[in-house]
Amino acid sequence: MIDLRSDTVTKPSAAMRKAMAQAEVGDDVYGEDPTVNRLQDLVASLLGKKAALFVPSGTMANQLAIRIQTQPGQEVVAESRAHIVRYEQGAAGALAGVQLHWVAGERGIITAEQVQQAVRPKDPHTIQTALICLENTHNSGGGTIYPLATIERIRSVAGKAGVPMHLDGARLFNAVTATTLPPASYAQHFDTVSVCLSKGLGAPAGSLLIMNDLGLLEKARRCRRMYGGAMRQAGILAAAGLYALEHHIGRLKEDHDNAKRLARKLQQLSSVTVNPQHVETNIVIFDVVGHRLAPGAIVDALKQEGVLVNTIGGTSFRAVTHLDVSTAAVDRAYEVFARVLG
Ligand code: TLP
Repeated sequence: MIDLRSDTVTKPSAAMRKAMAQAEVGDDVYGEDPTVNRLQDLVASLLGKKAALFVPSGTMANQLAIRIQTQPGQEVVAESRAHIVRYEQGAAGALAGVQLHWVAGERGIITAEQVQQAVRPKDPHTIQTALICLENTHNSGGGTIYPLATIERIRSVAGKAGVPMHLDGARLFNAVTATTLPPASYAQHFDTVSVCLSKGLGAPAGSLLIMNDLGLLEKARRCRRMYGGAMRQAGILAAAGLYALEHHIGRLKEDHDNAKRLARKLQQLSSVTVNPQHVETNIVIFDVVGHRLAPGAIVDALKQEGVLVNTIGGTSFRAVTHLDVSTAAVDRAYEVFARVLG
């Protein structure tokens, strides 16, 4: 099976499992897991910030960021197809009591002018804007990279309005690989940043919430406990994360090249609409129009032939490359696409 549904489907390699088995551990609720502490310190320093908190998932990292920087009844600005809008089960409303203010971006990217318009005036009738969230790379936008200049302009708008910013950086290392910019050049513009170890980096679980403000860290630690995310001998997972950071960042370019290769091939099929120039990292979003099969039936037919992809609404599909998909597998997957869709 060639599994292109997500970069979350990777399985830990033998070397990663060995690192996990050998991890030195302790009770992380007491702050005594040396491997978790090492991971937190490493990721904080990679992003040029003071502190990081290890959490089970990207969803929890985002939701802690929202919870600790807002009050119930306030509003959070986010792109209309952001992960926190689309895929986190309404947690911002359910757990933090905030309302999301959607702004529709161009392939997930919103502008400073849009943010300026979305930030509420400080009058006594109007709901107050508590936080601005951006996503880099933008998943539903097709793995799009936020231009640094756009982030800088949004930061300037946010700064003037006194509103903090959170970055959903589940795939920040994909953006960093594609642009060769240091992670801190993005992180410096945000009060909190989440990164995931379980996407392109190939760890089985784990994300971090990174920040400068130690008061926020303390709040995040308490809310992590409240949300059920305080783990004990979590060093076993942190060891996988350390292994991934050491060995898997350098190979992300292969995933980007493979995604571009797949898009270029898919473009040859008349029923497929895809723009390879829009494939900036490891996500390929394509449309199948005018085919005799409905999207769900296309997924089933591809599966029959050994290729897994996801539908993401309407006529759109998503294929994601990752460390368990070689270039040869991409070529084999294309042959299946050609047979089913051609
Ligand atoms: N994304 C998953 C699904 O939930 C859609 C995927 O397969 O891409 N932020 C972004 C930008 C994400 O893409 C994801 C996961 C998360 C946060 C949440 O991470 P987890 O799954 O660890 O909670």
